[in-house]
Amino acid sequence: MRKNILLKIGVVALVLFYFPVWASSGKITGSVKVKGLRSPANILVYLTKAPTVAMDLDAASFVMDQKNLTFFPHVLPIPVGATVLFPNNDEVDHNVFSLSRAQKFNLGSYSFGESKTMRFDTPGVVELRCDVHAEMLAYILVMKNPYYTVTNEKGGFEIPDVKLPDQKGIKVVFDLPPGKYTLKTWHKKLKSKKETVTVTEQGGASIQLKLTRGTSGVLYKR
Ligand SMILES: [Cu+2]
Repeated sequence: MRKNILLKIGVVALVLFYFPVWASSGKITGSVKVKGLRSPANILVYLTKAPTVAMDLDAASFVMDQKNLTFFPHVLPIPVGATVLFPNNDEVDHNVFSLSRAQKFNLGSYSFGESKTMRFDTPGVVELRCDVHAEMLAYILVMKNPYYTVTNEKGGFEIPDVKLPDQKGIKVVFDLPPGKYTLKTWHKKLKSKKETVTVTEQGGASIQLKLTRGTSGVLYKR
């Protein structure tokens, strides 16, 4: 009997010992409502300042696909210093370029099955266009820290985002330490919003945002 209780205590202690990170993990979850826009998806939500995290950017793969005469995804946030692959999966030529201040470039014209790469070293908004198809438009958002995400179809989001390049399996480094953070949004057609979020010792924080149409600001003040 006594042995049994000791065993139980042992198991409980073991569980507590092995999962201390889960208990204190800091996540910011929330949802965004929009006025004057069909969908609350594809809105960037990010922390302006956050702890730096060592990431294996070489192991990470960021892809801006070109298929059915559109870029996919429409909004692609990446950590600064990351390289993006631009495959052409259409049977017509595409010519990706950008005139944005954060990164001006022109990949030239290339055909089906071919791919080009580009490294992004300056934080900010990079608007992508195609010289052949005027309707093609997408955004690469070059971020200073890995605490960013993009809203889903319902406007929901979670920071840190598990889809981030932490494929080495060390997810704990992404959890937010307790503290006050400035959370911001960015979408080309919506007024950017800024909110202070407090992550407590007990864990995460939750936030609801309402966005209206307007001109977006810059990602970071210079
Ligand atoms: Cu094109």
